[in-house]
Formats: sequence, structure tokens, C-alpha cells
Amino acid sequence: MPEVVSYALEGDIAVITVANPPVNALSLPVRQGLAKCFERFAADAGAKAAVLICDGRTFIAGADITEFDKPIEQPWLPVVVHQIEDCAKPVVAAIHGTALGGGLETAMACHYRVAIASAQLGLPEVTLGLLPGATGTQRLPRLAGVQAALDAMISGKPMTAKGAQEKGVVDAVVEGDLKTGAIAFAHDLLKAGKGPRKVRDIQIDASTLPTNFFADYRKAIARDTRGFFAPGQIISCVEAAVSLPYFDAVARENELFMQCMTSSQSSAQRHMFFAEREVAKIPDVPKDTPMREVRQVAVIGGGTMGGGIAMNFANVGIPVLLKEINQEALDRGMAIIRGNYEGPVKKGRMSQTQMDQCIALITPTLDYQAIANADLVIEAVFETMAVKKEVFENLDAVCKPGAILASNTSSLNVDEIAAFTKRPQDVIGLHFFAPANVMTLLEIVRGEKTSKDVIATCMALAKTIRKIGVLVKVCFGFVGNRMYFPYVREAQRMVLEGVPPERIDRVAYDWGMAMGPHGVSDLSGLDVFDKLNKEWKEKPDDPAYCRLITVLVAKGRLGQKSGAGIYKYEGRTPVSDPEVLAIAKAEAAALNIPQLEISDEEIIERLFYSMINEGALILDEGIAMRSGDIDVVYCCGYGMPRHRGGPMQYADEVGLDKVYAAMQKYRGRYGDLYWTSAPLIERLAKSGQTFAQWSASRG
Ligand code: 3H9
Repeated sequence: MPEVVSYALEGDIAVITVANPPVNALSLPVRQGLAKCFERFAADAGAKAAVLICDGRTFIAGADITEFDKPIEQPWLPVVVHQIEDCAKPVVAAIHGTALGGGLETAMACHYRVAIASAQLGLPEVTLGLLPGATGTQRLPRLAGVQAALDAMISGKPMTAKGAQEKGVVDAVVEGDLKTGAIAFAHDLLKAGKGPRKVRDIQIDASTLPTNFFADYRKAIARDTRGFFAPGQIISCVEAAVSLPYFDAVARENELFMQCMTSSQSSAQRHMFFAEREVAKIPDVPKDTPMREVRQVAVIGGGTMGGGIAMNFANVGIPVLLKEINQEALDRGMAIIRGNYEGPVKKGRMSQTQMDQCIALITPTLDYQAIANADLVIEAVFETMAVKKEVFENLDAVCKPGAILASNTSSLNVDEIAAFTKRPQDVIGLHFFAPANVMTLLEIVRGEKTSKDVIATCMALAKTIRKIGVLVKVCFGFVGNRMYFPYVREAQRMVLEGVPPERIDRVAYDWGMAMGPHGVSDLSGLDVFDKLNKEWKEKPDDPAYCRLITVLVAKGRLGQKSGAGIYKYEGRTPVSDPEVLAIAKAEAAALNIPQLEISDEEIIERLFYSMINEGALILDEGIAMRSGDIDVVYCCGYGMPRHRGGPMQYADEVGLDKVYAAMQKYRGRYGDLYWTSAPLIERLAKSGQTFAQWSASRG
């Protein structure tokens, strides 16, 4: 077996090469190999300097994340980086691809760093609920300065090679062959008599920091990092870098790293990292499935959704036809698109030229014939089957053979829609989430007859338009909305039981949701939810089911858009409305619903366990392939925080035995209709397994 880290002498330069595909992660054999090779370098009289370089597509992209669930095995990375730094002869890191996390930490332990121009360097540990725990929090502030280092570590965003050079992280940007350039750089060092240069010897000048710098920094990031544990830990490490001797600060970094690594947040965020990669794996649609070419897209319906969908394609240079039924609607649609682009232009995130180029790629049309040559057509019209029927019959008549016909339906039966055409194999659901130009989730709904090349094409297309595609099967509401219905149901029911909506929303928000359920209902429009309920053929036989929404809609309270819904609105600010509480009380009395004292814990259980139960049914029915897929849907499309890792990961974290027991408790109070535990929860609770284990066992 080839060694994962090899040692070769090229003249008087030792070239130490890591070869651990796919991303040269620092798994145990790599750490052992590095330790061995640097020991050899230290003892090799023929080697005057060393170059650390990687094979394959990238420099070391970090610690091996899969090892964080297991006991630590020596040599641990902090030990290895100090061994490298302590070499008495100069060591040059030669960087290509992505030097991330432990990879950049290893490079910063080397005495010099060179990189090719396309390389990216960063410390993204925060995205995994971690901190750079192999001296990264100590080294980056020494090289780049405290502010720049904190910004890089808190955002997790990588720097370009040029940016890193400007910040003092990279010594030279190499043109041409990296190894040749790095060896030449090492020779230049030797010629100039330059020896090892330890980053840890750089003194951070704390006197240049403004008073209260760290307290102010914490305040400045508080909103963006709400609920996340790691960012605060990173700041504490940098405070230690500024105030403590190096090795004391390293000990502090290690202590705080261990707190992060063993936290439920980090396991949730690591779970999300892998889940987002797993979603692309579809057992019956292998990677080599042929794909259809998508050069021209058409969107039917130029409303907010249709316009947002069109923008996704224009943003990546794919021309889009936007079809509406009359000029007025078309003009309105194009104006919304223009407005959407103006925001980022004003904020400087996009140039006027880029905006103009994108808009030029969107061609408005009133004519069905105009879309005859489109490779992909996405319908984004009114959410009733009758309207979908008309559109798909038209598409079937005009579209070229082989065109993919997609519906943006958020709940309706894609098989029924496919049956309106003579080509059900070409029909698929592409459920975008509002605002469609912003949200990263794309629920891809495979019908009974959808062909595999259509699925493969749409999964790849999701990536092209920078979305995460999650493949699901047909059922009412698919994965996301189907699980959202019980969540809203419980939120609504608790209001009838006397809990003010703002308290429910506050508890959900404090738990980590971007917005509470009632705020979301008002934002999406209560009428939208009401209409969905009407389309739902298997709606629960329960007069109390989402009763408040029905009554509010009947009173013309549709949510934000009508100035009042579950809340009243002062501008866009929700204000609690005593009238809604009075309506809820009257409805509760009419329905014989008792007023209850409900704890915050119960609010959380009822909101999320009802959702999790639906998720378990979805898994058992095969609607979603893996529990991680459901988690991706929720974290990318429904404002669930990554530090919870999605509803199914949360259930695994709480323990399915506890979820099951709580469900039994509510079943005792409310009966079987909503609180009968999904058989999968019962099975797993009794066998002590998790959803993740169950998903993994199915391959
Ligand atoms: C750290 O370093 C802690 C230290 O500070 C302290 C230690 C004491 N480990 O993303 P891709 C797998 S924390 C294990 O599809 P791309 C990935 O799952 C780490 N596996 O490729 C996938 O597997 P599969 C800090 C990893 O080209 C395959 O590699 N580093 C790791 O789109 C390909 O990945 C990071 O957070 C890993 N570290 O993107 C960087 N990385 O094929 C994490 C990847 O079976 N990695 N895999 O599905 C990335 O951001 C991207 O993978 C990268 C490549 C940009 C490198």
C-alpha cells in the first residue's frame, strides 16, 4: 500500500508529500506519517530545508471530521504542528486547492508558505461547531492581525492566495509548477541564510487594539451568531492569544476546543456537513447516469415565485423565458425581478453591469410557442390542480420532445400533474422555497414515472444554480410542508388552549428557529395555508384543526399582506393583538377546548415532536431516503438552525426513547389522532437506535 505521507530528497531539499484522497484530511495515518517524515528530515544531514506539499486536488483540507466521534489517537494534531515548527531547518508549505482548518494550521506551523494563485486558505471550523484547535486561533492573529483573524474564523470564509499574501499569511504566490516554485523558494531562503521562523514567536501588540475591543466584537457578531456556541469560544481563544504566554494560550485553546468538540452543537453541525453531501447520492440513480442538456429554461408564471426562480438561472448565465398571461402581469413580474436585483446592487454585492447582464438573460413573453425549444420548463402558477392541468396540457402540446417539464408545486401530486401529459417520464417536481432567489433548498420530487436521466439532470442543475437538491417522493406536501403542517397545527392548537402566539413564537425563536410558527404563517399568508388545507384530501377529521387560521381568513385577516393576521402589523413589525386572543378563547369555548397552563418545555415538545413523528412516517414510507435528507430540508429551507442539525438529528440528540415517552404522554391527553407514535419511532426507541443509525443501516 502506498504511504499516505512520503519523503524524498530532491537535491538538498526534502519533499514531504501527503497523499490521502479525496481532500488529504489529517486522519491518524497522515498525522503519523507527518510525524515520521519530519523526524527523518530533522535527522537527515543531506536535507537543508523541507517542502510540505500535497498530491491530488488540494492541500490538506483539515482534520478528518469522521474522527471527531471517536477517542483521540496520538499523535494529536497540536503535537504534530509543534514538531514541524520546532524543526531546526526551514520548512516551506506549498499550497494548492484549499488549505482549510487543520490544513492551514499545519501550513502556519511551517516557517514559510507559498501558494498558487487559485489556492484558498481558511479556518472554517466554526461551520462545524468547532474552533481551530491545532493552534490556529493563536497563529492567525499573529500573522494577519487580531481583527482580520477573528473575521476569518468567525465567518469561516476562506481567503484567496492574494488576500492571504496581503494579510501576511502567505509569503509568495507561485506561478507555474508549485513544487518547482516551492523548491526554488527554499533554495532562495538557504542562499539568503534565512532559517526557521516561528509564528509563535511573533508578539501580538495588544496596545493597538481599541479599548473594549473584545466586548464590542462580541456585541457586533451577536445577531448573526445567535444560539451558536463556537463563535464565543473562538473569541475567548484570541483573547487568550493576546493576554497569555503562547503555551498557556494553547492550553486554553485546547480546553475550549474539547468543549466544542463534545458539544451537541458540533455533532449537529458535523452531521449537517455529511448530510449535505449524502443528499446527492441516490442508490438507483448512479453518478454515471446520462444527463440532458439544459441551455434554455422557461418559467411559466411571473409572480414573486416565478421571478425568483428565473433569477437563479440568469445568475449563472442560463437564458430564461418568463411567460405570463397578460402584459400587465409580465410587466409586474419583470419589475419585481428588477427590484430584487437592485437590493444587492445598492449594498455593493453586485455591480450594475452584472445586474444588467442578468436581466438581459430573462426574456418576457406572452406566447406559449416561444417556449417550444426550452430544455427545461418550470411551472410556477397558482396552486390548484385545475390550473396545473391547463398549464401542463399546454406544455405537452408545445414543448419539444425531451424537454423536462417541472412543477414548482409545494404540495400537489406530481403523478397527477404528469398524467396531464403524454410524457410522464419527463415530468418532475422542482419545489423552490421563497424567496426563490435566496433560499438554498430545492426539493426535487420524483414521480412514479420520472425517468432517471431527468432526476440526474435536475440534481446536477440544483448544484449549478447553487442550491442543495434533496430528492423526495410524492405525497401531500412532500417532506418539508408535510412535516410543517403538524408543527403549525400544534402552534395553532396551543393558542386555542390559551397560550399567546407571541409566547409560542418566542420559545421557538429561543430554541433557534429563524422565526416562530405564527410569524411565518402571517408572512406566508394565512390564506395560503387555508387554501392548502382545502386541497388536502386526507385532512384530519377534527373541527379544531387549524381553526384559528380558518376564522382569521374569514375575517379578512390574511397576515402581513393585509396588515393583520395572527398579529397586527405596524409597518412590518408584528404586535400582539388582544382581538386574536379573544377570538381564540371564543373558538376554544365553542369547541370545548380547555384552557391549559403550558410550560416552555411542552411548547418545544409539541412543536417539534409532532414534526419529528411525521418525519418518521415519511422515512418508513420511503418518501425521504435518509433522516439526514430531512434535516437538510429543514436547515436549508425552513429556518432551522444548523446547531440543531435538523429535526431528526435533534430527535436523535434528545433520544428517541424520550421522544416516544413524550408522545405517549400527549396521546394520553389528546387521543390517537395526532399522537400515535410512528411505528419507526417506537421500534427505534425500543431497540435503542437513532434515526441516523437506521438510515446508515439501509445503505
Ligand atoms: C479541523 O480541521 C479541526 C482542527 O482545527 C483541529 C483539530 C485538532 N474530513 O465537499 P466534497 C469528504 S475541522 C473527512 O464533496 P468538494 C466529504 O465528505 C475541519 N472527510 O468536495 C466527501 O466525501 P464523499 C476543517 C472530508 O471538492 C469528500 O471528502 N476543514 C473532509 O466539493 C469530498 O468532499 C473543513 O471544514 C474532512 N475534513 O469540496 C473543510 N472534507 O465523497 C471541509 C471533505 O464520501 N471540507 N471530506 O461524500 C470542505 O469544505 C470541502 O470538502 C472541500 C472540497 C472544500 C475541501
